[in-house]
Parts: sequence; C-alpha cells; structure tokens
Amino acid sequence: MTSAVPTMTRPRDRLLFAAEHATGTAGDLGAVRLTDPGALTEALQQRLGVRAVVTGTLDRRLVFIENAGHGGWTVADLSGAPHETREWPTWTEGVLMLDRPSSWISSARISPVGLHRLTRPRLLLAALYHPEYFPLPRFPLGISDLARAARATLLGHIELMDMQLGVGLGDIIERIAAGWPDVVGISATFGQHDLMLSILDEITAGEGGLLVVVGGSLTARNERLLLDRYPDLLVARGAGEATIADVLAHWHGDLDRNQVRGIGYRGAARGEGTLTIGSARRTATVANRTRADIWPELDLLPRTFEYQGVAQLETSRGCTNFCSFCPRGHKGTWAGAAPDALGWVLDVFAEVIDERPDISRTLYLVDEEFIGRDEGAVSRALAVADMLHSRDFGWETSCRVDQVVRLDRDRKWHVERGQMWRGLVERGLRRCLFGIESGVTSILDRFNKETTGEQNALTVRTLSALGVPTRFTYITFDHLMNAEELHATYAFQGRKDLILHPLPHLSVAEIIEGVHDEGFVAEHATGQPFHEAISYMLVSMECLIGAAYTRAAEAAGLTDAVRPSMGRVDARFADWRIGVLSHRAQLWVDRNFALDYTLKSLEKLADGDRRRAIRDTRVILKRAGYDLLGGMLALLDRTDPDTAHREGLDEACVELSDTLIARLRAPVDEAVTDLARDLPSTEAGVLLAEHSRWGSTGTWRLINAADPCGT
Ligand code: B12
Ligand code: SF4
Repeated sequence: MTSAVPTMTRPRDRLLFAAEHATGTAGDLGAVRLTDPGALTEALQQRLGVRAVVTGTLDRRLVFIENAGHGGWTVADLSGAPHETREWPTWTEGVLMLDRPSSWISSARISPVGLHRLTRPRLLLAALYHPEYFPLPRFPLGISDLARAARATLLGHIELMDMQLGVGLGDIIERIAAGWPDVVGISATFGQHDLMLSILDEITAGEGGLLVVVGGSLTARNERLLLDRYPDLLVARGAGEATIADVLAHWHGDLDRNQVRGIGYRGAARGEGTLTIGSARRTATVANRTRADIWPELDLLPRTFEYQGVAQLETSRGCTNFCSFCPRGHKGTWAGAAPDALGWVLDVFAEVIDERPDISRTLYLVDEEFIGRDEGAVSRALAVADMLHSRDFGWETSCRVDQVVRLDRDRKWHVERGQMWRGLVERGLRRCLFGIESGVTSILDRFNKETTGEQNALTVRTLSALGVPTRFTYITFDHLMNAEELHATYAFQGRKDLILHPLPHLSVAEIIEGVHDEGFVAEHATGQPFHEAISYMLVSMECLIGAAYTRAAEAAGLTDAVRPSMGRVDARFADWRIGVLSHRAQLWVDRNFALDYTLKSLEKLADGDRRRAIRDTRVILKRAGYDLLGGMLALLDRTDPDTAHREGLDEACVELSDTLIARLRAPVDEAVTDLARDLPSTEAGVLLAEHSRWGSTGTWRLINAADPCGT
C-alpha cells in the first residue's frame, strides 16, 4: 500500500476504509458492533464476499480482509495505532508479513500456517447459571476477561455463551456436539457444579479429542474431585488469563501441558496395567501483581442489558487480608490496575450504556478490596473514582473496615481517610460494601478478620456521619461459637448507637473525633438498629473447601460431607442448640431469598425515590429476620445443652418461624403492590412473579442443598 491514508478518528471509519481498500467496497457495514468479533467476521465475509478474520483485543482490534482478485490481505488496527507498536506474538514471525508496519493499515501476506493459527483453535467460552437461584444477570466478567487474554494472543477464534443471557445448557451442549469448538472453556461459580457435570459428562461421552479447561471460584474448590472424575480435564486454579493464553498455545503444540500456567491436571499414566490414571499435578499460578491487564472483552455487554442485567468491572484483584473463612488460593493477594488504563474500557462501557437511557448508569466494581494497600492507595482510589465520574458513572464497590478506622493509626491518618471517603462519594460512589462479619472481638479473632468489635462500631459511625452509603455483611452463626457469643452478636446487631445521621456541615476532623464521644453519638444517632444496614440477615458460616476455618472445624471434629455444588464442607455446631437455630435461620433465609435477591437486583437498576422504596421493602424482611433471631435465642436459653430432647427446640423454632412469616405477608404484599405500580413493566413482571412464588410457598426448604453428585 503506497497511497496516503486519510486521518480518521473513529474505529468504525477505519473498518470501512479497510473494507474498501481490500475489496473496493465498504458494503453496508455501518451497524455492526465492533464489540462482537464473531458477528463482525460474519458480516464482513457475507457482505464483502471474501475471507475475513477479526482478532486482537477491543482496544486494539485487528481486522484481516482478503483482497478481492489477488491473493494478499489488508490488515487494519482499528485503534489507529501503527502496526509496529503492537507486541506481535512470536508465532507471527515468518508467517505474517506486513508491507507497511509504520501505519495502522497495511497490505500483507499470510502463509497457510499463519491463516490456520489466526482462525484455530475455535474456542468456546461458556458461563453457567441457575436462573432459579439468581434471577437477574450480571455482566459475565470471568469469561469476558478470558476472551481478552485469548484474543491478545491473536490465536484462533473465540466465542462466548452465557446461560444468564437466553442460552440453555442444551444450547451449549448442542454447539459442542455439532463439532464447532476445538477447545471448550467452562466457567462455574457457586451452585453450578451440577451444570458443570452435565456438560462434562456429555463431552466425555462424545467422540473425544476436544481440549477442555474449566475454571471459576467454584471449580477451583473442586479441583481434585473433577480431576478424579475427568482425568483429561485441565482445571484452572486462579485468575485464568495466563492459563487460557497458554491453552491456545498448547493446542498448537507450542507448549506442553505441564507448561500451561495455573492448572491442575493428571499426569500421564505410568507403567502398564498398574496405574490407569496418572497422579494429580499442578502448575504455578500467576501472581496478581505481575498481571496489569484485567480488562474484559465486551461481546456480551449489550446482551446483558437486554436481559436487565448489570454492568460489572474489576479495577483490582485479590485482597490485603487472609480471613480464615475465605480461601485465598484462587483470588490471591491484592494488586491494583493503574487508573489511566481504565480510560478506554470505561469509554466503551459508556458507549453501550448511552444506547440504553432506560437503565441506571451504574458500574459495579466487584473488587474484593477496592482501596488496597500500597503507599499511593488513597490517591489511586481517588484517581479511579475520577475516571468513573468523568464518564458520569455512579458506582458501587466493596472494601475492608480497616480502610476507614484503624486503632493503630493516628488522627492524621483518619482525617486523610475521612476526606478520601467524602471524595469518593463526591465522585459518584453510590454504595460500598464492608464485610464487617461480626461485632464481637472473640469471633473476629476466630475469623482472622484483623479487626475488633470496637473498630467495627467506630467504622459504622464514621461512614454514616460522613454520608457514605454502605452495605454490611455479617456472619451471624458460626460453628465454633458459644451461646454467649451469639447473645453478643444479637446485641451488636440491635445497637442503635452505630448509624448516625449524615453530617455534611461538620468537618472530617470533627466527625472522626465525635465518633469516640458518646454525647456526640447520642446527639446524632438515627436510632435505627444496626441490623437494618446488614445486607443479608441470619447468615451462617460456610465452611468453604480449602479455608483455614474449615480446617479448624475439622480439627474440632465437626465436619461431615463435602458439598461440591457449593464448594463447601458440611459441619456441625460445637453447641448443638446454635446448630438448630442456624438451620432454622437458613430455612428462613432460603424461603425469602429469591424475593430479597430480586429486590436487591431491582435496587441496583433503580435510582432516587424508587431505589429508596425498594430498600424500605427489604427492611421489612430484615426486621422480621431480627425478630426471628431474638425469639430463637430466647428458646435456646430455655433449652438445656445436655438435654436428650433435641427436637423440642427445633419444633419451637418452626412454630416461631410460621408465626413470623404469616405476620410478614400483609406488609410485604402491600409494599410489593405499591412498588410494582411504579416499576417499568418488565421489572414489575419479574418482581410480581417472584412475589407470587414467595406468597404461595407454604414449606420450609433449603435451596442449594440438593447435590446430584451425592458425595
Ligand atoms: C458476583 C459475585 C457473586 C454473585 C454471583 C452471581 C453471578 N452471576 O456471578 C452472588 C452475589 C450471587 C455471589 C454469591 C456468593 N459468593 Co460471590 N462473588 C461475586 C464477585 C463479587 C464477583 C464475581 C466476578 O465477576 N469476579 C470477576 C471475575 C473476573 O473473576 P472470576 O469469576 O473469578 O474469574 C476469573 C477466574 O476465576 C478464572 N476463571 C473463571 N472462569 C474460568 C473458566 C476457565 C476456562 C478458566 C481457564 C479460568 C476461569 O479466570 C477469570 C479471570 O481471571 C466475587 C468477587 C470477585 N472479585 O471475584 C465474589 C466471590 C467469587 N464470591 C465468593 C463467595 C464466598 C460467595 C458465596 C459462597 C458467599 C456466601 N457464603 O454465601 C455466595 C454463593 C451463594 C450461593 N448460594 O451460591 C468468594 C469466593 C471465595 C473464594 N476465595 O473462593 C468471592 C471471591 C468473594 C469473596 N472474597 O468472598 N457471588
Ligand atoms: S477481607 Fe473479604 S476478600 Fe479479603 S480475605 Fe477477608 S473475606 Fe476474603
């Protein structure tokens, strides 16, 4: 190509220019989305009548269009950056020859090997989902991040299927059975083990030859179990970006299986007739801090909105702590992305959201710990917030209590933090979730939270007075707790001196001093009990596979069966009476879960008065949960721990639950009817359907208990 290239600012214009360059016509490509390489490839091939390949990541999409009439290709980098500024994978050497690397568009020669590598393997990335557990979808970050890492290698063609977005298990199985993919990547999170087994059983019953890799937070818990059942499987043990890139290289024979990063697998069987399967092996995972690129491809973002889903993104990976109940092997140690790197991804999110004025302009930053711990943590957090705010996004996230109050830090530190929190709210922070988990120091020590009850109380006061909208999670029952601790828990949850009125007229310094002063607190407390700010009331500890807490429960002789579907181990309670209360509380939670989760999801989509009304409806459920806890504790106190008559306590708790749920019906019916009148019709439909299901349920049943694996 020798003629001058006109200056263009939009990727779409560059695409049209490249099409014209290759074939002499741009066709009517105008409406095709650049976020969806599969659709774009198809459109180019159909409308231009030549072969086309779309690869590379969204911010540097690379389009190959075969030239009409003669054998060459046109290669365009839709970002407008010159080809020579790309880090070309080594496999492209000698098989992909560009005539003009100094430009974003060039004619090129591609060898048959090069073309094979650009188009194969065909990788299908599938995300599983049980609609009955989580009614409203979220943008599937896991597989979208993997797609970006895979496309960055320029190897193969990647497509995504997500069961949240109108795809059934049968559709995924059919696609695989039809022979489309060469490699299948399946992502599973909690509750989806049965779906994972269904797909893997189908695949193993098929002809074979398919390379299958699985990953996700649940899969990482079940690594051993999966390898025992499917010896040819590769199981991703952590963040999957490096893994998936290596899997593509492995498919081409560039890497051996034991060179694929971050997997568990079975080694080759040794000897003949002695070992039928090899032993389980592992390769090292990649540390979060060595991987700055944690951004997604956005193929499925428009579809997420079509299905009333919400937008999610991570700006950091991992956590600064090691709580005993949270297995850390999978998500790793905290590392944050540089704020500047967020710009392009937010721009594309904004572009897609701009097309949907009907949905809330909110991004959920699903970071485990948003602030992090490096020297520049405060300025980084504010810079990320600036990026979000400059694109007019509201946003929510989560972080630890010790980002607000630390008993080992001085006044200066707290003033800086207070200013940061106000600054984040000014920059669009709509809500931040804090995993407070308990208000009782002996329990917090057991959880290795590295926080105390006093610190938590001060944090709740500080955040409310600063006007930071919060959500708190709280583990009410744990297997190793005693009755005294449960009483202290109940008392903490009922405290009315924690939630203060927002005090915008006071300086940060006045607030951080005031929260220590009971007179100040009495003057500014809302009188609202703390439990109304707890996200989900009556939650019990889950003994997740691989967690330190699970090992402690095991050492106390309390663990039973493994539940792969939830990645957890069943456990009894050291005080059996607390076990009864926990069980009855779980049945209460599960009976109300789908309705509460629907309300929570609708809250995410709403703003202003509507959002408040949804929240008030959830508070009705929370209050009833607290009443149940208080009533059950009174029953526990009347039960001798040494009694042989265990059923007595259980029966009394059932009776109490029945009474309280009957009492709940009228206020919930009224609130939901009022809400539905004000909601858009689809959302009202979802809510009314869930409400009617809730109202017609007459039994107490656990949701995720059924385990088809039977282990
Ligand atoms: C959204 C979310 C949920 C949603 C799930 C709904 C949904 N449709 O996803 C809800 C709110 C329902 C939920 C529930 C729970 N969650 Co949750 N959840 C999250 C959250 C905030 C975001 C998930 C996400 O999108 N992550 C971002 C993506 C990029 O990460 P990822 O999915 O892990 O994917 C990466 C890797 O796993 C891997 N990977 C994933 N799939 C695949 C596939 C292949 C082929 C490969 C190679 C790799 C791979 O590569 C990806 C990119 O690096 C995470 C926190 C987090 N940041 O991960 C917690 C998190 C996953 N949840 C967690 C927990 C404990 C739970 C609960 C069990 C809590 C509880 N005790 O009740 C419940 C389960 C309840 C139930 N009944 O099932 C923990 C898991 C703990 C751990 N370390 O393993 C996390 C990490 C949060 C935490 N620190 O506590 N959760
Ligand atoms: S603070 Fe949260 S993410 Fe971090 S280790 Fe504890 S539970 Fe896990």
